[in-house]
Amino acid sequence: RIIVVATNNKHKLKEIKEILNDFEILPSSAVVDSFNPEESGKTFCENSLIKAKSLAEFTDYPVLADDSGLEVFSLNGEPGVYSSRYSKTGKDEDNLKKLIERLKGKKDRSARFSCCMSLVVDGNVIQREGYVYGRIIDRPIGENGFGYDPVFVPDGYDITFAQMSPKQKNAISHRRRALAMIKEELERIYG
Ligand code: ITT
Repeated sequence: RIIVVATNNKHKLKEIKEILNDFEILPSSAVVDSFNPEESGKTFCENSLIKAKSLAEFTDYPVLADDSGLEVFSLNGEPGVYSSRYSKTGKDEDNLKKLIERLKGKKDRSARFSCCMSLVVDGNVIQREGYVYGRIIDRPIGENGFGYDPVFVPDGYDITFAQMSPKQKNAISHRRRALAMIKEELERIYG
């Protein structure tokens, strides 16, 4: 039950390992030296498929790719597929700054995290999407997680993803919701 994950993001890899804990998860470096396909898609599913297919060229193991991001409703879905490259530097800290700036004075601060997982197995493609809804606060709080976690408060909670333990975040995240459905398919394939 080996799966290769097509990501360069170590935080994603850690969460995927925690969620798919009864599979053996390998990083892309297990099958290829460097891996950096151009994410030219307009949707999370297009981009995760680009990543999964391009790594699948180097291995016969099943390949899983995650494309994800934050969509803020009053900003017409920004940063969306540009979440990791929202600011000029693309650093988490600068991305957060830009988002907080863009939301200044906006009443509607509702948002969602989206994740599209693409799984390539024996040339077949399986895609599943997961979402978690919440709101964006006006300053970062919390040390855990990555990316926009310090400003995202999921519905039904009064703490950010970055204030949650990995276990708490992984129980309700967009990534978890997409992976729960991928897991069903994997169980069906592998038994
Ligand atoms: P790979 O393409 O190598 O997988 P990446 O970080 O470039 O890594 P994406 O293009 O999918 O991945 O961008 C995802 C960005 O969305 C990520 O860098 C964060 O800024 C944000 N994001 C996604 N999931 C998140 C989460 O669980 N918590 C906080 N931010 C998240």
